[in-house]
Amino acid sequence: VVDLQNDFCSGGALAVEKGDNIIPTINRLLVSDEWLRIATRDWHPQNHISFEKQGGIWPEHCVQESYGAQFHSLLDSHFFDKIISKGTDESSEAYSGFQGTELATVLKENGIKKVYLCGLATDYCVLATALDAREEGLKVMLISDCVKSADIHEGDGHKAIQEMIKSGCDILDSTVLK
Ligand code: VGL
Ligand code: ZN
Repeated sequence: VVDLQNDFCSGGALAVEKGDNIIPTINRLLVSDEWLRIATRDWHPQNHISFEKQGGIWPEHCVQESYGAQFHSLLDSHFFDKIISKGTDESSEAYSGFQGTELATVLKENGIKKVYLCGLATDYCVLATALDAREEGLKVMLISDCVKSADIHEGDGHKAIQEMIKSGCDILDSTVLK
């Protein structure tokens, strides 16, 4: 579950339109402990390079320990077996849950060869995480009704999904998952 944090949901600093709408379906999937349920979170220091005041392209968001960085209150985050913090190095942007984190190691240690991806935003952190997962040799299943795109440029979300398909990701609907 990628970055389901307040700052990416309605009212947040970098809100994804209708981002919160995917939460009930994700909660349904999180109930089953047959999954290793992993959350990533954008977890930036105050002076992160991606922030406008540091010359970056984003307003300040997901500052470590802030309200905006917390998981959305409707998300059943107590089900998470593992939380991966990313973007913690002030001098590098990290959209992917694999970049500069222990995620690849955690998956290897647990013998996981296939990941199901959902969360925010399709055209940024979900895309980057999916592509890195493919690079890691994992099978990637994108749960299409459990992602939302920022669509800063029209069609970004659609393009991101095409890119994921091109890299070998499978796309599925949550209704086929128990
Ligand atoms: C994200 C922009 C900046 C994301 C994170 O989680 O998609 N987007 N930081
Ligand atoms: Zn960020």
